[in-house]
Amino acid sequence: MFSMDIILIILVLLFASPAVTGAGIYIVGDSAGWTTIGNVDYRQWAATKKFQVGDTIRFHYNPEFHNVMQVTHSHFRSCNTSHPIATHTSGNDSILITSSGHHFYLCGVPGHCQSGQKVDINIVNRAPIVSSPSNIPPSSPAVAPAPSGAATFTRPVLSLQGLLIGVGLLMVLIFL
Ligand SMILES: [Cu+2]
Repeated sequence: MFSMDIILIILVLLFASPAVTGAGIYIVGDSAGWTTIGNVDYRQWAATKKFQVGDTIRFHYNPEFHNVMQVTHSHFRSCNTSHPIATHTSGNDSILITSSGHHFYLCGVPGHCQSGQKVDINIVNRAPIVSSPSNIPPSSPAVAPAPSGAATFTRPVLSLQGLLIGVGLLMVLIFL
């Protein structure tokens, strides 16, 4: 049987984990949110961030007036909303970034993308990702140059989280 102490320890470990990993949460447009009001410069907003795999991108907006579509690069450039990769409509959409590279988002409401409601989230690959078939040649240059200094930014490593969870699981095994 579980003792109450062990359960508490496990709970603490699980809840402490996100803080340990240092994964970031980014609200697109910050306090302005995802909107056509005020001519928010989403390119400038994204340029000041250093997105990484494991980060969460959040879109805040009124779902009566906007939505979020992930699209290809060419559809991003032409504001083509006919074949979105994914569509989000809740008004409070959290998107966990699980792969590096450019992630293109726009609002699918007619005219909004054309008026600037589009954002290119460029995720810099840092930790070695589980190997995927190389459909992207590693030598191909990024479409947009990364802001200087982006490559030198470091964060606490995920292994500490793994260690904590491992210890927690070990304790369960020992005390059961
Ligand atoms: Cu919109």
